[in-house]
Amino acid sequence: MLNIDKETFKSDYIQKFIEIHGKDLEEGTDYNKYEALASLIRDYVAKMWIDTNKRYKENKSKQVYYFSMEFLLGRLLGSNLLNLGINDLCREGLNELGIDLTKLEYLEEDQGLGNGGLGRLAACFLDSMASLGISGHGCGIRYKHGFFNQKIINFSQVEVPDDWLKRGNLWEIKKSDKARIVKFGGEVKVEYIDGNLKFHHVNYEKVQAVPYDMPIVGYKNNVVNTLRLWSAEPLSNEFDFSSFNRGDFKKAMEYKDSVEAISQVLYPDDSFYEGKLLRLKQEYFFVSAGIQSIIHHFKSTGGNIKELDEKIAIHMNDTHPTLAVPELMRILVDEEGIGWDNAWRMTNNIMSYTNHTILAEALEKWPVDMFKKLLPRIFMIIQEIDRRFCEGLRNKYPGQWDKINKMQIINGGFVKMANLAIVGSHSVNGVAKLHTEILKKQEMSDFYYCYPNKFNNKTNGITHRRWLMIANPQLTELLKKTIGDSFITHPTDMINFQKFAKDSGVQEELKRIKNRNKKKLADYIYKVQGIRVDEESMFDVQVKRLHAYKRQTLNCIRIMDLYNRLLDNPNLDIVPRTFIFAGKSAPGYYLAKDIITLINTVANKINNDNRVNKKIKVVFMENYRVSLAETIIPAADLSEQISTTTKEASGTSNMKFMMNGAVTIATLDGANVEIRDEVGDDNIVIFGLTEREVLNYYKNGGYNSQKLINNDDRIKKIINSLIDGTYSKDTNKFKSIYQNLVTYNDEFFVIKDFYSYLEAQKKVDDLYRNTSRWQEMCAVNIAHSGIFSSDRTIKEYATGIWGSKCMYENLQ
Ligand code: 26V
Repeated sequence: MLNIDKETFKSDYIQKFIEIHGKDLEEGTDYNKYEALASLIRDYVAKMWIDTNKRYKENKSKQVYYFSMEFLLGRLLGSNLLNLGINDLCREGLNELGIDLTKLEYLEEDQGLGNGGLGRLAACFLDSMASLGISGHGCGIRYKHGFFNQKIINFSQVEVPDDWLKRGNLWEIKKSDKARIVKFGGEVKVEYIDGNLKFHHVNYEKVQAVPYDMPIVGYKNNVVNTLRLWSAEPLSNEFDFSSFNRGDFKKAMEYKDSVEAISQVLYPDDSFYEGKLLRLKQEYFFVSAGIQSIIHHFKSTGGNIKELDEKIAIHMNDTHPTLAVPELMRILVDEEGIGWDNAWRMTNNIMSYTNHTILAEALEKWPVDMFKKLLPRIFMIIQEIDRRFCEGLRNKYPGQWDKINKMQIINGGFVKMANLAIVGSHSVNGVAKLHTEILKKQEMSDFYYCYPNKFNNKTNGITHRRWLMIANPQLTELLKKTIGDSFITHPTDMINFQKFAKDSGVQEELKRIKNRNKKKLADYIYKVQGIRVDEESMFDVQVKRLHAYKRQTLNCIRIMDLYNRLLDNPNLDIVPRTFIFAGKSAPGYYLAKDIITLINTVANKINNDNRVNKKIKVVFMENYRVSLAETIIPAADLSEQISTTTKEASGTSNMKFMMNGAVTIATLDGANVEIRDEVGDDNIVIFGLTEREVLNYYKNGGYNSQKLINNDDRIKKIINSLIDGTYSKDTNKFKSIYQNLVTYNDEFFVIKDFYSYLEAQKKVDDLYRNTSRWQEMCAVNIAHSGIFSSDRTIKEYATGIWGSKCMYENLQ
C-alpha cells in the first residue's frame, strides 16, 4: 500500500506535469493530464517493483512464469490506482486541481492484446497472482497492433487496425539491455566429441527479441510483478544498411520487414487454426526469448541449473506456447550440457498446460516440412521426445497401433501441439468441471488413461477487483455497508450477503444501483449509436465473440419470433426488453459476420417500427472490448449464456454478470453448471439439451432440423424470413445462416433448443414481473459469486500445479 497524503500527491502531480510537458497545468490538454498522472503512478510503482524483485531474490522463492500469446489487459490506470490504495486520494486531489479523474481514465487506450476469454483470463490471473503475493509473471508478445477495432457499416462488421501505441504506452519500460537473439532457419551440423553428440545450429537468421516490462500491481500488498512482452527488432549488425548498394539495400529492407512482421499483429481468430508460417514464428519467438531470459536471470542470480525445476514453474496458456518444451530441452541439453534423461525430468517438472477448447478446428498442428525448415534443431528434439514416448507406448500397448498413432506427436505429416504439451507437462487441466470431464472421457481419453494423475480441473475465475470494485463501485459500497469489507481480500465472504437477499431495503438499494448503471449505459448507447432505449425495460444482454456454437443466432431468431408475435397481437403481454449484443467476428469467419449483419438488420427493422418499438428494441454495440464490458455488464438484468452444451469450455462473462447482480439464462455448459450448483435451480433459468443428449446426437445421429422446421409453422415462418425478403431485398444475404440451420442440419441445435429457450424466456418474464423475487435472485447471485474470483482459481493453480507459495496470508 502506497503511503502518501493528498497534498504530497498534488504537488508531485504538478511537478510531474511540468517536468514532462514543459508547461503549466492550465495550458495542458486532457491527454497531457492523463500522461502526467500515469507517469507519476509509474514512478510510485517503480520503487515497489524494485523492492519486490529484491525480496524474490533474497527469499529465493519459486518463480512462476505464465506464458501466453494473449494478455487482454484493457485499461490500467484505474486498476493501478485501486491496487495501490490511492484511488480516492487521487480523485479528490485532482478534483481540487480542477481535474476529473474519470475523464482522464477514459482517455487511456485499451490494451487489447487478446481475442477473448483466453486472453482476458491471463489478465485476471496476473492481477490475482500479484494480489496474492505469488511471484508470478507474464510472458508474451508486444503486438504493435492488437485485436482490430470493429466498425459497423451498413449493418456489417468492418475491421479497422488497432493502433494502441500511437501515443505511446506509459506503463511499459523498454529493457534493451535484456534483449535476446532468436534463431530461425539454417541447418544443424552434428559432431562427435569425446563420444558425445554435439549439435551446431548454423546459417540461421537472427532476430532480436527486445523486452518491454510492465508492472503488475498487487492489491495493497506492496507486490509488483512483471509482465514481459517481447518485440521483434532487426539487428543492425545483421545488415549494415549504409554500406549496401541498391540491390542489397532491398534485401536489407526485406530482412527488416520480415523481422518486424513477427510482432506486428495479433491473429484475430480464436477458433479456426490455419497453419500459417508467421504464427509459428510468433510462437517460437516469444517462447525462446522468454526461456532464454528466465535461465539467464536464474543463473545470474546465483541459481544452480541442476535445481532449476525446484525454482521455476512455466505455465502454458493453451498450446500456443508449447514450443517451450523443446526449447527448454534445447537449452538444458545443448547449452547447459545436461544429459537427456535429467533434462527431460526437469522439463516435465517445470511445465504445465491448460486446455481451453475442445473445438477440433482450433487444434494446432504444423506441417512437418514447414516446421523442419523454420526450426531445424527444435524439430530434431521433438522427434527424439516422440521416439522415446512412442517406445514407451509400444511397451504399454503392444500392437495397438491406432491408439499409438493417435497419441504420437509427429504423425500424418504434422507436429501436433496438444500431444506435445501433454507429454511435456506434469499437469494438464481443463477450465471447468464439465470441460475437464469431457477432456478425460472424450477428447484426450487416450492420454488420460495413460497418465490419469496428470489431469485435473481448475475452474476459471475473474478478478473481482476489476469486475466488481472498478466496474461497479456502488454495488461495492452496498456490500461494504451490509457485510463489511472482508470480501475484498476474501471474496468468498460475499456469501454473507445471502442473508440480505430478502431484505426489502437492500432489494430497493440493489434496484437503484442497477437503474443507475442502466441509465449510464443508455446514455452511452444514445451518445455513440444514436439509439434511445427505455431505461425501465429489462436489459437482456449477450456480449462475447461471435461464433456459431455460442448461438447468437438462437437469441436473434427468438427476437424475430417475438416481433412476429407482437405484430400479430399488439397487446401481447410481455415485459418490455432492450436486447443488447456486442462482439467481434474473426475477419475470415463469414458465417459469424453474416450473423452480425442479421442482428443489425433485425435491430434496424424493429427499432424503426412504431408498432413494436415501445416494447422492444435491439442494439448491437460496436467494438466490444474490456472497457466496454465494464460499462455493459453492471447494467445487465439478464445474462445470456446459451452455447450448445459441451462446446463452451468455461465462459467467464457468465461469472462477471452474476457478480454484478444479473440473473442468468443458460444451458448446462461450461461453468454455467457450477454457477447453477452454487445458486441453486431457483436462482438461474436453465434450458436446452443436456450433455448426454448432445454427445449422443453427435455420436449416433438422429437429429433432423429440416423435419422440425417443416412440421412447425411458427419456426418455418422465422426461418423463411431469412430468405424471403422480409429482412433484406437481397434474398441471398442471410442464405448462409439459412443453409446452416436447414441444409447442413443445424450443427449447434439451434432449432432443437428453440422452444425450450422460449419457455425459459417466458419464465424470465414471470420472474422479472415479481420485483422482489427478482431482486432476491440478483442478491443470491452476487452472494455466491465469490467462489468465481480468480483469487480462488490462482490459489488452486499455485498449490495444485505450480508448488508455489502465496504470501497472501502473512501480508494481511
Ligand atoms: C485459438 C486459436 C487457434 C489458432 C489461431 C489463433 C487462436 C487464438 C486463440 C485460440 C484460443 C481459443 C480458445 C479460447 O479462447 N477458449 C476460451 O477460453 C476461455 C478461458 O478459459 C473459456 O472461458 C472459454 O469458454 C473458451 O472458449
